[in-house]
Amino acid sequence: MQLQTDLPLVNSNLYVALRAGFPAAHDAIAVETEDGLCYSWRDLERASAMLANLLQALNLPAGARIAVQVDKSVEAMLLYLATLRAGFVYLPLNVAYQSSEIEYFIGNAEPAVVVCTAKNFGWVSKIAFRAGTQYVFTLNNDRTGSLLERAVQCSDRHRPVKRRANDLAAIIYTSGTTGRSKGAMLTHGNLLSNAEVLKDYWGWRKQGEGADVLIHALPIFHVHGLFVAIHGALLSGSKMLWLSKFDPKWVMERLPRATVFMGVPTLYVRLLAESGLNSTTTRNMRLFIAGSAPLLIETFSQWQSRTGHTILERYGMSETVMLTSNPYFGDPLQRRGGTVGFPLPGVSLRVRDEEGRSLPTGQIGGIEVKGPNVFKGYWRMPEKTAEDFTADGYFRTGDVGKIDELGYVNIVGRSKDLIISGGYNVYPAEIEGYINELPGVAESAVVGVEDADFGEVGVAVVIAKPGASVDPIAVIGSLKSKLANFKIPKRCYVVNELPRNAMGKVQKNVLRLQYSSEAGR
Ligand code: MLC
Ligand code: AMP
Repeated sequence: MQLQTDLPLVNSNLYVALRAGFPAAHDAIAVETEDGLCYSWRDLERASAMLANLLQALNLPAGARIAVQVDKSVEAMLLYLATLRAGFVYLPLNVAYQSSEIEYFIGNAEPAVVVCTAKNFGWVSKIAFRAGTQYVFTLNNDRTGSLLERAVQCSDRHRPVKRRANDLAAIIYTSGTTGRSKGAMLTHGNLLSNAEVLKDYWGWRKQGEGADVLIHALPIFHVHGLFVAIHGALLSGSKMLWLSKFDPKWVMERLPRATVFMGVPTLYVRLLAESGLNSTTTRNMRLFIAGSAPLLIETFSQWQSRTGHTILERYGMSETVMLTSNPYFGDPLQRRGGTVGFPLPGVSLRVRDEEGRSLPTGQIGGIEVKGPNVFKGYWRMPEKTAEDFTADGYFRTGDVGKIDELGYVNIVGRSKDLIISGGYNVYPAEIEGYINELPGVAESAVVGVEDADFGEVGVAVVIAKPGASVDPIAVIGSLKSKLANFKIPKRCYVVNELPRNAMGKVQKNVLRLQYSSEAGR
């Protein structure tokens, strides 16, 4: 008899593995919110079962995308878990996105289901139904909305749908350097392999071993808050102190009861401004993790002297989840500021020059990676996917760096024209496209300049058409209705000409230097 090879023999559904990490004491608290609401492990299992049953009852096609643009809430996390359980593809969208951005994502991903807040239902549902979406539900951050109203009518028992490791679990949109955003397709296997590696590498403590308590303060529509933080806590059965948004005061209040914190550098900068931050308030903490953007050495050192803790910096991407990390075990001084540590177990990382030659230790070049965590490709962009992988299967990250003599990876820049502001990516080409369409604008250049709070912020430099006059305040104002707020340049200058090289290309490095110093004036 022939074996049916198209059926998975074991269930590689990520939820099955996460669920196996839940502690035996199902009544123990799994999540506690800032307003004192507590969810037990049993609650997580049952509520995600109800939501999964609802999704399954909709008779969606295989591989259906569930696009979600809602404020952070525990129920939003449950919807993510339910999507995994039901075998569909989760597509989280930043709440800051405006209608033209949402129109693109929905048009490109063609989700079968869209979940949005009740306040956005009018415009989001219009876009979704026009694009062929079958169902639009609402979910608010006060546990109301049509999604939960429907889910409470469903059974709280659900068996996770069988999925292969190579099946899609999520699509994370990440902006493109030239055109529009690209959807990075991540599989159940990508996400689980990474979560398992991090569980060991960062020494997550299971219940019964002096269990970890994570302060979850990051948004859950990007890999840092959604995958790295949530998978880490669930897989190790660790409680989460859940914050609907980052507020340094809320974090300070919770530090004495917590053991793990994850943040983008801006979160650390803002916490350092809290006078109560010291070795006493952080005495029970075992690990502070930073990533998503470069952590300044000043922040790293100030944290050490104020708290006695050495921040562990790691490096990752939407396309790969986590790639490298400073070591957790051993002497904390082996966590070296200004570096992102070593390739994680299973990750191959190399540095190559533009001709594709591998570079020796200490030489700077493009960072390329391979491993079970590396994504399947860009959604419906086979050419772009092929372009970004080498012939021998390495993914070109677009980050520029070196491996030092001790094996630590150092990121020194990016070959992609990208601004990382407070941990969010902003692609100048996208902003310039919008500015160039404004009346009276001939050309524009958006560059990232240093910022004490966000690390980097965007500045727009604009040239007016001959005879036209352009008001910089109006430029910023008109972008606000079109783009997510974190993408709006913090300043705009109207100038007569842009610096160019011999080929006529705008010299963004020159602009960056010029406008960094403008900021200081
Ligand atoms: C908010 N604003 C920003 C901004 N966040 N401006 C630039 N960059 C940002 N990141 C602006 C808003 O537009 C608004 O301006 C004003 O700041 C206040 O808005 P807010 O919403 O109240 O801001 P706040 O709550 O203070 O948010 C700041 C923040 C947030 C740092 C807490 O940006 C954040 O949570 N960042 C984390 C991003 C993240 O998780 N990245 C991980 C990506 S995954 P105005 O003018 O409208 O008032 C990844 C891979 C990896 O990169 O390796 O992890
Ligand atoms: P995203 O596309 O939002 O996933 O952002 C991924 C990018 O963030 C990477 O390609 C890096 O450029 C950057 N990044 C992530 N972590 C770090 C870090 N620790 N240091 C410097 N850059 C980082």
